[in-house]
Amino acid sequence: MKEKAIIFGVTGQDGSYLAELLLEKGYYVVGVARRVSTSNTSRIDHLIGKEFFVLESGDVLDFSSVYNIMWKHHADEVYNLAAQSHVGVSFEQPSVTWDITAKGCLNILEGIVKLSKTPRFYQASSSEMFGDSFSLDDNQNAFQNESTMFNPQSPYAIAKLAAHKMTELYRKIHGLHASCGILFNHESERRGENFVTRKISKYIASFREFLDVAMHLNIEDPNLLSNYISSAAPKLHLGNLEACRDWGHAKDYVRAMWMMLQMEKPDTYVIATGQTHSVQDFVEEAFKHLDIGNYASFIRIDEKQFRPSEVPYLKGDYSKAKEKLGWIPEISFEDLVSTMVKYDIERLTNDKQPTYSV
Ligand code: NAP
Ligand code: G4F
Repeated sequence: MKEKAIIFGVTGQDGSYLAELLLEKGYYVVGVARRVSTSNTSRIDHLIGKEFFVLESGDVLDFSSVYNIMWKHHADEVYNLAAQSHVGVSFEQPSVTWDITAKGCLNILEGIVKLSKTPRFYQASSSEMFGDSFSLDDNQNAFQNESTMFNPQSPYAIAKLAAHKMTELYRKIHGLHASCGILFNHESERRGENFVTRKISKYIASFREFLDVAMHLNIEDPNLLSNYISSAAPKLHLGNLEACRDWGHAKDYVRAMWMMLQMEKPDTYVIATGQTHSVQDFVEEAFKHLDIGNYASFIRIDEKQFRPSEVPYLKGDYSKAKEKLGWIPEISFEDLVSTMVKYDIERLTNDKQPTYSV
């Protein structure tokens, strides 16, 4: 008998990679996608119609749809990746962020306890829950791990913390095999376009396209060409360049989700790379894909991109996941940036939607 998994949030970055991973492992995968007026399946179009992959229409805000899907499929594992996952947006839309990100998780947990056979459960918790809190190592370097205090700084982070605590409570009071992954930032060529990393990789691709056109203008004087590039090139509008994030690749992180549910006992794990970089570092690394000197003149600081309350520094200590799960990240920061930039350049060059392969 095939193992069966349900993924809430299958249309998102992580949902699409997790569905691929589970199909590779021989699972029967049920993806849950909410009904929207335009298509939201671009990340999983290559899976639709495949044997052992089915898409169900459901919304985590709607308890009956959540329960009915779980009742119908008798899954072995349920992954909750559904969320309003943009921190900046959560300041403008706190109620919907709360409903989807906190109440949505509770709806799934409540559904699970009503089932005759309870599946194992994974909750997508977040390093945002730490907010401005950190621990210090012997050399006074800051980091976060499973023992670090939570001090969330946004409506999103507070909703995630409620879902996190609720999952741990249901583990305790209902004996559920419910695990939480406190995942630090993870990105990919499938990252939503309004997150800072994808915004940067898409910008580099458009700059590269601009340079190709500029080179065909036959401006022979190098000074004139340089002046032209400085004035006419697209500009990258960003907010806080100093914020530091521990960035990994989503493919590594969905592997950790699956590993948690294979453990005999449920638990909570930090998943991270153990390295931190500023937004400015990311910009600098991405600009290495362009043959231009000083990139600073192409950056514009945009006040609108600053958040009312910021998470200044994230660096995860994943020792527990390494020791208990045997998990380590495989894709480096440099490879992550390079993959994203190259993908966006190719996508713009081919002027077509991405085609993914399993
Ligand atoms: P994402 O790309 O924004 O995906 C979120 C998913 O949730 C999408 O499939 C979205 O559907 C779905 N969703 C939203 N509202 C829903 C609703 N009412 N009912 C059902 N589905 C709904 O996020 P991600 O980067 O893949 O992250 C996956 C999960 O991990 C999220 O919970 C996120 O908060 C959490 N997380 C992410 C990171 C990270 O760095 N990526 C780090 C820590 C934790 P649509 O496609 O229709 O919008
Ligand atoms: O890319 P971001 O929007 O990601 P953020 O806020 O760290 O949240 C992501 O990671 C969390 C895990 O820690 C997830 F739980 C969450 O769902 C999401 O996936 O912003 C990263 C940093 C922030 O400090 C932000 O202020 O980049 C800064 N930033 C600077 N300029 C910008 C911009 N962020 C965005 N989105 N757009 C900018 O123009």
